[in-house]
Order: sequence, then C-alpha cells, then structure tokens
Amino acid sequence: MSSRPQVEFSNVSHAGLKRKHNEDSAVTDASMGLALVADGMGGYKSGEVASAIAVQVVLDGIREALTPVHKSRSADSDQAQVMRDSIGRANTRIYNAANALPQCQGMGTTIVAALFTATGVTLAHVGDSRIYRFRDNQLKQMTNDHSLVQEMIDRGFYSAEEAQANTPKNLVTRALGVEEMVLVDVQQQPLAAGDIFLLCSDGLNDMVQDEEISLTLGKYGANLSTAAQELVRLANQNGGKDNVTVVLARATLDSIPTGGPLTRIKSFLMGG
Ligand SMILES: [Mn+2]
Repeated sequence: MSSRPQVEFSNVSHAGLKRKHNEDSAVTDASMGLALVADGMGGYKSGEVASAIAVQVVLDGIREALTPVHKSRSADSDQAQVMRDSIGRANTRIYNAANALPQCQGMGTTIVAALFTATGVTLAHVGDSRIYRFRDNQLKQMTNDHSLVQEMIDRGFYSAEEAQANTPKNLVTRALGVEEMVLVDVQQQPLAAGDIFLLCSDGLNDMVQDEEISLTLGKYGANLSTAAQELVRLANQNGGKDNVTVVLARATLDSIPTGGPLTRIKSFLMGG
C-alpha cells in the first residue's frame, strides 16, 4: 500500500433505550487509517457474536495485507480487493459458526468499512449500515442500503415516502453470515481537505434525520468526539429504539507525503 495518511477518529456506541444488549461492534485503527462498524442480528446474544467476528476478521485481514511483507499488494488499486477478500473471509467465518453452533443459528451482521490511503478512501458495505460524507457543509449518503425498503424504491415500486410507510423496516437483503458467498459493494473516493466520514448503524439514521445529522456535524465537527457523542445523544433523545453506533473520521491531508510527480499522477488516475 502507499503511505498511510493521518486519520483522526471518534467512536461512540450505545445500546439505546429499548434494547438490553448492544449487538453493534465498531473498531478504528489510526495506524492503518481503518474504521469498521457492524450491526449484528440473531437470537439471544448471537448478533453480538456475528458483529464481533466481522470486525475482528476484517481488521486482521486488512492488517495482514498492509504488512510490508506482502509487497505484491502494494498498489492503491489493490485496496478494493483487500477489502473484498477480508469481508468475504468474515462472511465465511460467521456462516460456518452459524451452522456449527445451535445457539448461533441464523445470526448475521451488516458491515461498513472505510480504509484511507494517502489521497483517497476505499469504502465498502454489506447491509443497511451507512457511510456518509460531510463536505462543504453538505451531507451525502455514500452507500445504498441493501434493504427491502431501498429495493422497492430502486425498482420503482414506491417513492421513498411510500416505501417507508409500506415496507417492513430493517429487513436487510444482504448480510454477512447468511449465505455461503456474499457480494460486497466497494468504491474508491478521492479526499478533499476537511472531509468528515460518518459510519453508522441504522440506530442513528432511523432516529435522526439526515438534515439533523448535517446540522450537528456543521456545529460540532471541529471536535469529532463531541460531534459523535451529540449524534448518539440525539438518537436516544428521539426514542433510542435500537443500538446506535457512530464513527467519525477525518484525514489530515497536509500531513500526507505527496511523493514524486509520477506517484501523484498515478494515484490521481487510480482515483485512490
Ligand atoms: Mn440496528
């Protein structure tokens, strides 16, 4: 991989006001520039197991790929493949555990991941957890939910409002651990100075409107820790019906070594 950027993270998770357990898992690793959020589902406590496996296996997979020993995988463009491989491995681990252990039967989890490079960020997701980008005071949803609601909208059956009213909420159409293979959506995005990336479980966006998220990031974004705590507080203030996890990330662009002109042109062309 190319040199790692300096990334500042904030990570806040809360069980919410209605659930006994927190089945979300999240991890940030500043040395790798990596953030992960997973929202587990399943019977008694098994959602917790699924999301914990997901986060650990993806973290390990990416750490291994970023280790200098693996020089063959040093290009930015390989980052998408590393992401797919690691998430695929997590899928297999959860799937096998779900089938081997009766108490884990039917467990699964969403995942969202952001891996920062010197000039960009690789985003990946499965399920209905989300990644947003906050740039120039504008909030943009970067991921498309793998949910029944979203499919109804995409296929033109319903408008967004109709779908919300007529489709069971939180029915995911893709998750880790449910089938032997999983399709992972991966995208590479260039970074601009000041960008804030938000990774969250649906406990945030079901409780807090995008507009309110945007206003909160505008008001508190200078301090990521305050902003993350404020978003979780709002989710609970608005009902706290689900576990809520908020991870905020900001890459410091001027700390990034730019390399020679060829490196810069190459990373520009790769979009990474
Ligand atoms: Mn949830």
